[in-house]
Amino acid sequence: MFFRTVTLTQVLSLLIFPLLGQRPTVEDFTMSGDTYLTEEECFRLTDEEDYSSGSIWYKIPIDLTQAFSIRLSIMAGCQDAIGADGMVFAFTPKTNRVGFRGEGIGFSGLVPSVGIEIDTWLNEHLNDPVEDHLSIMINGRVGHWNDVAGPVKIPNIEDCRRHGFYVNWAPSSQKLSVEIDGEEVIAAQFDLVGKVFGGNPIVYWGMTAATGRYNNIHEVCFDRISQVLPNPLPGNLGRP
Ligand SMILES: [Ca+2]
Ligand SMILES: [Ca+2]
Repeated sequence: MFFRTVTLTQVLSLLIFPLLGQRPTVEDFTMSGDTYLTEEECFRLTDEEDYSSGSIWYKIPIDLTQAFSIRLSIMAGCQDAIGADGMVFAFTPKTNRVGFRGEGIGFSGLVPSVGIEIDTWLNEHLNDPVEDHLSIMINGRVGHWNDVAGPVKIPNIEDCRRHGFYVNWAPSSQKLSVEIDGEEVIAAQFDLVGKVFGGNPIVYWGMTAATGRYNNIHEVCFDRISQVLPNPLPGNLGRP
């Protein structure tokens, strides 16, 4: 009976695993700036240091004509009142490029791009809400005048804890949605490929973070990614 149970579990895992996608390894990412790998195999993008910035980029581009879900967890620091500046999940066709740090969160000036901003510092001249907030923005414009969606105010996220952060893309409805801890917080329906990337559906994705006159720890860990890889794959991407 035990043997049969184990066998069934193994069979089910083989069936289910491809549907859930795979867990990336640290070698799948390029690190830049102040980023380093922690003992728990998470990426520390910034420490509690002023004027720091870091980013990671997944080496394999994704194809926006296909649906995907990227599941990661983020830690946006342990300082609420004096913590800054935040993190941005970004798509861009350019490899290993980042924008300006500080209030730009490594996203400002990155063109073309789509960014999901997790902003923890009030910059009045950028029209930031007082509260921590999420926005979907394009082409590195971090002021809240041209957001595709948001800003959506969220409860304090600089609570020294990891939060589930899922990015979902459904090309059939052109819906980009973001979940935090299992709840959809922000979504936008727009022609991401046509309006932002000039018809090119192959883009890289990554995460940037930055500090300025104030700081925080910013960290990201990966759960899994489900996607259909572009074909043909560039480079040595045959690793299962
Ligand atoms: Ca800000
Ligand atoms: Ca906060």
